[in-house]
Amino acid sequence: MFLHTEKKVAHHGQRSRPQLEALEQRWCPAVTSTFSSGTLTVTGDARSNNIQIVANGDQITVTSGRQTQSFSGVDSLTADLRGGRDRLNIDLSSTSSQTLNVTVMGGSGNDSVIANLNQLSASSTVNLDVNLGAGHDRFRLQDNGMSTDANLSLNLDAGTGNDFVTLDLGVFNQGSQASLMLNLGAGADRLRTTLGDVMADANLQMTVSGGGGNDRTNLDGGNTAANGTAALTFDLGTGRDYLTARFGSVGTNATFTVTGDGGSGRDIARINASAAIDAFLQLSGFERTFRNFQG
Ligand SMILES: [Ca+2]
Ligand SMILES: [Ca+2]
Repeated sequence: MFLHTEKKVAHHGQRSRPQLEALEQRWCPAVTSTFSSGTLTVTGDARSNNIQIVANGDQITVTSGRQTQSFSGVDSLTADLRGGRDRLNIDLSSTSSQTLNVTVMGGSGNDSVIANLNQLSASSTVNLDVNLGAGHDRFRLQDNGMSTDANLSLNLDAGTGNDFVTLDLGVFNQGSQASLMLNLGAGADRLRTTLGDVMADANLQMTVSGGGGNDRTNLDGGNTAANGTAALTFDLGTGRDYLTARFGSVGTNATFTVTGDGGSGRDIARINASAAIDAFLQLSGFERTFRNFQG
């Protein structure tokens, strides 16, 4: 069988008319959002995308340029930014979801990713898996504390490039659990971390891997209350690395450990805390250590 197609041959001398319909069909949005079985997938393109993802109640709204789309019933969110200098702002401060899995892939280019969680509600779970890819990337995570029995996990891979990571986390209330795994990768990276107090039966685990390059890490830690647990590990790798850390008090029956390894290269540690903290510190691989006694 043959399908005959009619060929339209333009007459000689006839001017072609503007093809508006054809232009509309060819236009495709830079950022696409698809939703299936609770999973919202936001995909950028090779250019620099600017994307806002904002939760409000059980709705999540994705905005990029003049495009806005809302979805409800999202329990899993993936943002694939691809190439280009992308900007992604995820605001989950007004979500009503109890469980949310978020995956971000920055791709190449100097990307900027910000996630704002406000206060994690009681017994809620937020899992963040962030891979910033190549390029000089910025990542910022902010919360105003974790309510009772809330769970937070962050698995960050900053990739190559000189990356700048900021964590600004509030109080870890009773029974809450936080697991922060930060892999800064190659490049001269900077990490600034502010942590609230760790309350009774709360469990905070933070592991920082500096990778190659001259890394600067800064930790402003709170108090670890009686029966609280905080285990902080800094493995700064090769390069001239800095660890500057301040620690609060450690309560009765608390489990508190700080392990710092400067790795190869001339590394410097600066510790600001009371004399009592020294019993909990395990530092190695630092060529110079400055000790300021506080409290
Ligand atoms: Ca992109
Ligand atoms: Ca990118």
